Amino acid sequence: MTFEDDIRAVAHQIQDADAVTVISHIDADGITSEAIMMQACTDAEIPAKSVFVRQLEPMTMKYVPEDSSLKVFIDLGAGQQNLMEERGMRTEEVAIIDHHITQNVETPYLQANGQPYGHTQLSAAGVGYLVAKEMNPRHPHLGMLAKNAVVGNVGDMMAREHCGLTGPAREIAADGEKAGTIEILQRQFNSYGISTRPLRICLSYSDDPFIPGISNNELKAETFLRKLEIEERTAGGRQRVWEDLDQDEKSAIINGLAQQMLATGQDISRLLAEHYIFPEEERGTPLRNASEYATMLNACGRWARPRVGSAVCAGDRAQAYREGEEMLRHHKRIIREMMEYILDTGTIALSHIQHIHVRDRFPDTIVGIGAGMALSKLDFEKPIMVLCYLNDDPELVKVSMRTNTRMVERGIDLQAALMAASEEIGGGGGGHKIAAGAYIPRNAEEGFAERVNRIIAEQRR
Ligand SMILES: [Mn+2]
Repeated sequence: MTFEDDIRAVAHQIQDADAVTVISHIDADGITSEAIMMQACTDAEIPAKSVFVRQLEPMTMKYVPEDSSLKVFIDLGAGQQNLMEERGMRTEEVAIIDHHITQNVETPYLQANGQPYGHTQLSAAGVGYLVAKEMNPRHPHLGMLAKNAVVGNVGDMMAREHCGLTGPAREIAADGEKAGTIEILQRQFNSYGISTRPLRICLSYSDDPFIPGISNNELKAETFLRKLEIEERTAGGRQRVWEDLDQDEKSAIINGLAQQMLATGQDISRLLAEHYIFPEEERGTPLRNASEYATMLNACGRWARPRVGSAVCAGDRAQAYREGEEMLRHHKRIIREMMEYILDTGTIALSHIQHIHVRDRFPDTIVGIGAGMALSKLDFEKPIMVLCYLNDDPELVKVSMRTNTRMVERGIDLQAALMAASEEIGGGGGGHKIAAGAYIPRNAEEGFAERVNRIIAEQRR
């Protein structure tokens, strides 16, 4: 079997269905995945409904209806096939479209997943797009589906490692470019917020790459721009963003940043990246590029309104878009509040990490993001660990950790550290080297930071 065979098999299973239920996850990848599959079913005239879950687990299986519809699990399911088996679901009742590690079960459920074939930078929305395209290569909405797939891929950090999409995910972006829904901008400054962040913020918030003298220093970013004679405002007084700059201005900034980095012996390999712009969206809005669009969808999901995001992906630029913008504003405000709380309260520094317990002050869904933001203003050599309580489970504590690329280069692997530390005490963790999370029993929170500190100390080289 090849990846293409799997995609074909899943596409046929869906085409043969009398009705479909799409079960998806509430983050940007899950929301775009759902939008792609719903559009694919609508265009194929297959009645379809969808369900969003925070995680697929025994508790949330009850949201998967017990009817005769084909259950299409997307952005989840690969690692939860045991739950489908326990429910007694048969091969012909299920199709899985995922990018997470798969589980071996007795029932041979059909699955499209690039991961076993080495496509590690292809998220569920990307695989969903390939399935939708297989269902109808002349799909009338291919450009829109490609756009959603690129948002999902970028939202799931598939463009981070290589400063741009690669492999099948890159080909999807090219499909979108052909259809006119995506513009691929090459060799741009590797930064977030190119459509909405004022220039000096865009520069000074840069953490990857870290630019000595500019990262974390808005005043110096302003001086830097003034020296290059780059106007920060338009003639009309509006703050300019990266997207507003002409090619000469962009080159001047990139050259200036490169010089500044080289002068201090920094590696400039992460200075440039590819950006994905959506020309049909209004300039200056968060829908204008893939990474800011993904943030809006994540905000909708994290504040329990994934359907708002889904409606935006399906093209709603009225009510749902206004609500999405409001979720995004709210999301950013709470994260800023959390960051300020951490900075005001201060973290407890151990030899190799720093930690803080925010209890039930902030929802667990944003604690990791707030931790990452706070770390950019703290001692970057010590990964930050934030603990918080969960409002729906008094027995558990959520642990979120963040570090940066500079520390990963020095051997730090937060996923390995949290997995080892939490499994010893009956918890569980996962994530990436740079960002990871875990759930631990509340009675084990005492001494957990010291446990992680010891593991991190051993990782440092
Ligand atoms: Mn995903």
